[in-house]
Amino acid sequence: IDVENVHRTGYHFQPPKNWINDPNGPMYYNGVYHLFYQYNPYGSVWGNIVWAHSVSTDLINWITLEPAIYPSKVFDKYGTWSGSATILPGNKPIILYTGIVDSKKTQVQNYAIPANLSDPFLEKWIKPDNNPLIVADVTINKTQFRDPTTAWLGQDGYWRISIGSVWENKGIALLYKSKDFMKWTKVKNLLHSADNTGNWECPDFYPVLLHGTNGLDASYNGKNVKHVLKVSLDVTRFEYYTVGTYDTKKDMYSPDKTSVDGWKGMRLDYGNYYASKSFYDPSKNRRIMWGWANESDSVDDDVRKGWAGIQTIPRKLWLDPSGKQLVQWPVEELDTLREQKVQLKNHKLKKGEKIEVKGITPAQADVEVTFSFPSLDKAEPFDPSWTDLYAQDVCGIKGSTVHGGVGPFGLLTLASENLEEYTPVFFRVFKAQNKYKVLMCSDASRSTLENDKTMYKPSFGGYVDVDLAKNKKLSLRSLIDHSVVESFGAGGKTCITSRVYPTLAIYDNAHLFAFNNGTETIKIELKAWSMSKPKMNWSFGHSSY
Ligand code: DQQ
Repeated sequence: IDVENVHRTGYHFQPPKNWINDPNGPMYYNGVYHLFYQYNPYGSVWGNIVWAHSVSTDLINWITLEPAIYPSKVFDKYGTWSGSATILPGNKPIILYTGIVDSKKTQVQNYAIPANLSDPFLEKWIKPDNNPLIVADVTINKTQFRDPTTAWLGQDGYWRISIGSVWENKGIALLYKSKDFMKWTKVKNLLHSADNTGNWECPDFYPVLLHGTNGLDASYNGKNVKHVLKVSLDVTRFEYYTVGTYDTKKDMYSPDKTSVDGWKGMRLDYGNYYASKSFYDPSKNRRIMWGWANESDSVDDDVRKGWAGIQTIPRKLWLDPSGKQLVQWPVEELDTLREQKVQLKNHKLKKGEKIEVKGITPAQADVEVTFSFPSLDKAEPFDPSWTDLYAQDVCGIKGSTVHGGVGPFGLLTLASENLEEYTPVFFRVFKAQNKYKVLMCSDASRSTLENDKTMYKPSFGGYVDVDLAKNKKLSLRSLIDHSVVESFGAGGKTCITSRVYPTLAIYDNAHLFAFNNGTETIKIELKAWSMSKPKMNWSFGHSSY
């Protein structure tokens, strides 16, 4: 096998080589989308972090520019870590990022501005000498003080930002305010905090409309909105969010009763997804979120491959009509990559049956499928100890081959012809007291024959909050791309991203099946497309770094 390229993605964002992590400062400015991201110019493991910079007019095809921000001054000599962009009045972008100032990893918050606002790509950025803007005071752990959010403007004319931190294992979102964006003061109270959640990385804080799918600028507030606070917990390596209220008088956020803080709470993605960041796109009135999917292979493999990390497909996100959770969906621009299409209509699958989806390129595909079933009577009993926190364990025990009642049914992605390798994405319906519990799994445990003990092959899982009594259907969309399977259950209510490394199910030898291993017969409606390769890493007047 061509180790360097076999698992490279076709339509997910990746630079030509080296390590990448967090998406940084995404923004839309004068018709151009900017994506910055944490990047090691010198290798495929984490280190030497700069802000790499790519631009696009459609979020799918990308032009590579020179790194926008890199260590060079006393206030960022040891690293230029994550941060966010804000568009100031007068249409002036500004970036806030975390600078590392010494070998002890002391963190400060800096700003950078475009050197030339009339450059359509904003290629060069300046870090003025009045940096750093914010240093930790004595009450703050200065080595856990990072990742400033996009700023929002209060009615009082003060800008606010939040910064992630920790105090005695209490995760905290610090709040700072400023009239002029240069002089920042710490607000006495915290925007929010939660005991026993460890350090909060990459906070993201924004309003969402109660109704509809449109997005809002970070500064918007009113009766028709709720707020969302997302944090990345470095203890569990998942991203958690709550839906709640931002009280502008107290300058505090509080989650609704239906939202739980910390690692017991809702996740943006129940798989390999971290350090996400969202931004408001005024051109299409939507909020878009980027997230990083790390490798699940070993560091040695990453060195051999010469690259590590991808950005997931940008997702539009909005509040579910229930008001309790977010819904996420790949940006509509992705559909422009859809090529050859196949369709299955009204296809029945009895217990133990599967059908191959032929006529597309299964290693680089987009699949949308709906499973329907006449009755829920055969649903297996739900064990009340299987709380939200243990969904992944249940997926581990009740795998795709373990027969059930209603389900398991789903897709076998990146499958080899004789199923030596496959990554199933599937549902299973349980009957709990007075309600049905739907489990969604994306299981990497059989994804590869490679016998490497350090490879991470989790049976990721999450519950899907749908009312099946009303509608006996479940939908699934999976974006399959060589070493990533990004799945959206029930229209984007539950999302799971897996990274997998097949050895047989590669290129034209990859297969795609729909299957049913439940006693209840199911009906499937399926559409699948081969996905073409976008223009990625076109460089603009430079040799690509
Ligand atoms: N990655 C950055 C930090 C952030 C972490 C460093 C999250 O700023 O907290 O590369 O993945």
